[in-house]
Amino acid sequence: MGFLQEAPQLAHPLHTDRVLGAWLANVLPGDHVAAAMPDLVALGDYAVASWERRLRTPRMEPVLTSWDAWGDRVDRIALTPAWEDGPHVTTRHAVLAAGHDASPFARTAQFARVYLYHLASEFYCCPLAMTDGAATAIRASGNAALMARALPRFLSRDAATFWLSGQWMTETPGGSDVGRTETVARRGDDGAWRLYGRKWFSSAVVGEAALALARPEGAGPGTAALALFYVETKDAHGRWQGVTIDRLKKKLGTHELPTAEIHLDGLPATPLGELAHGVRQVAPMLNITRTWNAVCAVASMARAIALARDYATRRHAFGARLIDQPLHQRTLADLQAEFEGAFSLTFHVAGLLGRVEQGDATAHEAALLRLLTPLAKLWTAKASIRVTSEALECFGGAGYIEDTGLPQLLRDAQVYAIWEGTTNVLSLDMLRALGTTGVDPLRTELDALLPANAKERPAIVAALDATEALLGELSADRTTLEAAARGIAFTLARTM
Ligand code: MFK
Ligand code: FAD
Repeated sequence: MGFLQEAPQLAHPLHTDRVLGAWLANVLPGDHVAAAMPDLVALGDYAVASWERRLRTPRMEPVLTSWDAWGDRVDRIALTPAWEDGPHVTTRHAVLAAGHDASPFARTAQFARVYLYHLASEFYCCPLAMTDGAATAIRASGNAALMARALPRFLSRDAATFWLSGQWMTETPGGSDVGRTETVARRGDDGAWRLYGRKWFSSAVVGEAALALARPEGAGPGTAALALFYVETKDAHGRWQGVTIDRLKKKLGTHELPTAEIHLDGLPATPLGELAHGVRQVAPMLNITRTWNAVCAVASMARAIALARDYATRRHAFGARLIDQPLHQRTLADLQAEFEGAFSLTFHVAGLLGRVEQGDATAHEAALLRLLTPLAKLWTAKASIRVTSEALECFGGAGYIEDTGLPQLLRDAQVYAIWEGTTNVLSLDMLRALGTTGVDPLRTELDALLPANAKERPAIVAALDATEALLGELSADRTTLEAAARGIAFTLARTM
């Protein structure tokens, strides 16, 4: 048969990831590391098993059945095995619940789990992110009845009682500009609210609940007039109540994730709070899902690099292993450097989030978190596309062949920059955050992180000075400021 190339092997992502191990050892007290370790080891085992299974079995996709054989409208979605496993893995290893423990280290311990689970979950982490975001927004609303109903289910550690939540924002007129939302909320004679309209992207339609933006009937146009509602998709008999699934989208990547177009026709809904300022109310959810996005983007980078590095020890060219070729070493080192920067920024945000949520942070750290969240999301999203693309090239032609399992890494990575706020929208969100504080939170943080004589300090200070000067210069002219926003965002993210 001639020469047969060995396939790349996935090493255990916890035991072999120096970056994750060092981060946990540095930022978590020993008893927290020890407490999380059984779940982290198990999620690493699950990742390896899932990669090996993925190469042995054909890739599956969710299938929508709209009508049953007898003509009943059923809108049933058959899920992939990893998705069927999702509630069990999530609750057994507290992938979601651990983030809500009453500890400033809770978010770091949670996001280490997410980082290890994401690829094996086949983007089940997308609805998990939204469920986490919904729990956070409901808690922030202070709505006691909704907290009592939803939080025990969203944060359950038992698959039998666990519920997923969606995030229904995007409509056909606008996903960035949700102020153009057309869905209407009507109040019936019974005093109950019901939603009517069309949601254009729903990635957790299999979930039991969702947070949805809608315009109360008679309210004016624009963002401020929108209200935020909690909905449950099925009635007590398990039948859809006022939700029709029109179709599942055919996508570039994330094929295992069922993303649906849906119509709402009388779906019962409960307002989270006041019947306006729904975007302000959903903002805590956005900031959580954006953090998940960053964590999952670095997880994609880690997977691509781990496989490329392993392959370089197995593939020979011009009389030597690739790993021993100076230029290939350099290529891998550049990928690793990009990954490590993205990892540090992301897990720094995770740590800040944990401290801010538990009231254990300074005002400066809260402002820093507000500013770094969009920066981490936009930077890691673009970095994951660059890194997975370059990593595929490390396999030569094999990187382009579907049943190696490799091209999926690049196609899936493209989504991180689009959903949860595109790169431009997040650059504008950064301007929103800078408008309150300027770059001061970044200066304070760098002072805390870097010794006075650190050799990086002059370049970092120069970048912050230049950004501050530019912001001052452009602040009077919104058009020029917006046009510069992406450049400023990339400079600040790279600096951090
Ligand atoms: C596996 C990976 C895991 C990730 C899973 C991802 C699942 C993906 C599912 C989705 O994609 S769900 C849909 C996500 N959609 C978006 O992210 C919407 C993108 N558009 C924006 O983010 C716009 O900036 C936004 C709609 C939020 C605002 O547009 P506007 O109309 O210009 O609103 P405005 O008036 O600036 O803001 C309204 C209020 O929200 C303001 O507060 P006030 O009412 O008090 O003035 C803002 O300060 C506040 N706000 C907006 N963004 C905020 C925020 N507050 C805190 N944090 C933010 N990020
Ligand atoms: P648009 O808003 O039309 O954006 C088009 C382009 O215009 C972008 O490049 C954008 O950056 C740019 N742009 C827009 N405004 C500005 C501006 N002011 N300045 C400069 N540039 C601007 N949504 C949900 O609500 N729930 C879900 O579950 C969900 N799941 C999704 C799953 C997948 C796989 C995908 C791909 C999307 C999903 N979305 C979901 C939708 C996603 O959030 C939106 O697609 C995204 O927010 C962008 O909105 P849009 O598609 O309307 O693009």
